[in-house]
Amino acid sequence: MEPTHSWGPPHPEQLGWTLDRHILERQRSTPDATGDFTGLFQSIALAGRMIASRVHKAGLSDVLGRAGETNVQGEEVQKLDVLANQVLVRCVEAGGHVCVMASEENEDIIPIPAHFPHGKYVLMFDPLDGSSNIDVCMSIGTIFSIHRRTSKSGPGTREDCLQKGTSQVAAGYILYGSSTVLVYTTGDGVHGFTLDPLVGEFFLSHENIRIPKRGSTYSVNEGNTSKWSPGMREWVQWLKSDEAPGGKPYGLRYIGTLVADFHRTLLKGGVFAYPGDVKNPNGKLRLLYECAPMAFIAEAAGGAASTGTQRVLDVEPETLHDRVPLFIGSADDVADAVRHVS
Ligand code: P6P
Repeated sequence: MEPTHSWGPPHPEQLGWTLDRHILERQRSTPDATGDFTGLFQSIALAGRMIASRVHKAGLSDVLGRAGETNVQGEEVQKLDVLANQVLVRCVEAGGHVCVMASEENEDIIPIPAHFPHGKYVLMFDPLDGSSNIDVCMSIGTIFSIHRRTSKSGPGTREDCLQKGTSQVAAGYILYGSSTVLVYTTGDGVHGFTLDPLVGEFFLSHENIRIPKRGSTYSVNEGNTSKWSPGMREWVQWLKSDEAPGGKPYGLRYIGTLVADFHRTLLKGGVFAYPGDVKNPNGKLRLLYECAPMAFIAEAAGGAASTGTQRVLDVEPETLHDRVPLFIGSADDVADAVRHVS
């Protein structure tokens, strides 16, 4: 019997549209581009491919479980957290494209060794977001944020890292899920690339992603309901009622990995929320490594991202590990959330 589907090679228009080519096209269309951004992006993509390789066979190598230490967030560090952090630092530090890095896993900035050139960019990242899901084979991800340095030259500083989200040059994430997808934006358009593991290349798979103005799902950890503000409880109750937009209750989707919950929201619409609560008024998610890059992507795709009281991209960081509440996704759904919680 003839197969009803032919899962053949990528579509003709995708053949050759690798991430490298996409970034090079951008470089060619950017006056006075030096190739620095292209080089940095290639290093990040290499790190993503290396991490994906380890993640997708984690059960077969000794990278599951805890590393026996806690990070600056006071969270149990998983072995893959440590590995992903090291892979990103090693892939990027020698390229001469950045002057400093910062990671959710490191208390202070990550200096570039003196024997490497110091470039004009700053790279900040969450090397493995959602690591509590590693051992149960659920989607996890890497989030990255790129700024231009504000210091003049030489080794980068903490101040180079403490910039508002609006000054990001680019932001993106790599989702290690049923497939490995890299999504990025430089502010004008959001594009997704899927890794063909046999070829070892990311191919264009989601060109110019636009988030629907409104969705039909909400994504929040309802286990925290008792700690929420009255406004937060009212908003979620409203979404679960026949008064919700569209006249029927929204569906609940929650994976517990920001990258995965955000990727679904970006493609399908809806809203993700990690609010502050009575115990943690600023919530759990980190501004520099999670909220600001995801907000940059959401806005570039036509969506929105708020702390509940202000635009995430306008928040002025005070420390490397600031946390902010996060409401992100479809513009109309985020506006509804802010109306209830602010
Ligand atoms: P909770 C993962 O640990 C993470 O930082 C995000 O990826 C995710 O959205 C959130 O925490 C989940 O937190 O409290 O619901 O387990």
